[in-house]
Amino acid sequence: MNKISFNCEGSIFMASKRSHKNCSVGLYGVPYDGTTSFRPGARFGPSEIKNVSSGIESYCPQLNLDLESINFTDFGNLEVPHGAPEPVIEQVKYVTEYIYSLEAKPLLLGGEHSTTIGAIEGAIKHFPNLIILQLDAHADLREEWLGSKYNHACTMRRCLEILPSKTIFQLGIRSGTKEEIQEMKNKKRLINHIFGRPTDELREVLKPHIGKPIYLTLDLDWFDPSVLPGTGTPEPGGFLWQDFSFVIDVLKNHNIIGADIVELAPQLDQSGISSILAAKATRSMIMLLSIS
Ligand SMILES: [Mn+2]
Repeated sequence: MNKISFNCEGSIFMASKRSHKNCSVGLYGVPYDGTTSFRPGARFGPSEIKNVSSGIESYCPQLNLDLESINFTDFGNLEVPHGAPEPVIEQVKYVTEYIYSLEAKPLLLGGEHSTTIGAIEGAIKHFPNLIILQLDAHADLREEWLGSKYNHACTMRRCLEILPSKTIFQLGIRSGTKEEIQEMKNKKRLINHIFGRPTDELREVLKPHIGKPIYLTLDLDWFDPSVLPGTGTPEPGGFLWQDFSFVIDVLKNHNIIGADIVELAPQLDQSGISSILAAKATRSMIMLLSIS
């Protein structure tokens, strides 16, 4: 633990504790956006999700759960250097291992998507047969981008390299190079959606993996820019909250062992609704992690 430290100033996520005694879920922010290629600001995401969390109910009608009855910890925001991504990814890996050592499940609030690489590195030590479900607008399968192999546009390529199972499912991808899209289809990683809505294909594709450890990564640009404009690389043709509820409904029967919510850039949305949606998604994720 000597390589990491948390900043606990500012808001704490609604109904969470700072103490990690007997916690089932460990939440932490990673305020890093050093490789952003278009619109910066994801470093402000974690704090804003916590700021607005008090504005939503602690009770979730869909899952019939209340945050007040879940013992989960908000560790604060990781102190990260605002330079190259590699040291940040390394720190995320340590935090992930630390949270598993407490017998809790990690939930990372980004920050940009490259931070997920560290979370996967940490998770596969505990769950070598891990599979990943990626909700994202972009394939993120570039070999390198803007001079870095750890750019946010390379996240899934790096994850694939380190993942022993080589099993990643990608839902909502509607942007990428011809090669990226072709690869996802050839490898049967891309889960189809029809007219912008996820379908039962998600349920069917995941059915053989019931009980296996699944890591869920949610890049918030998966949502449509009309409901979540506050993100660095918005992509039209995305999803609504109802679609996310559908995904949660499928995943509640699975073994979700870790998750992240990344790429909220709150200052790009003057209305603030992006942050509220992100906070509500965080509530769902905490609950999902606590029951699986
Ligand atoms: Mn992404």
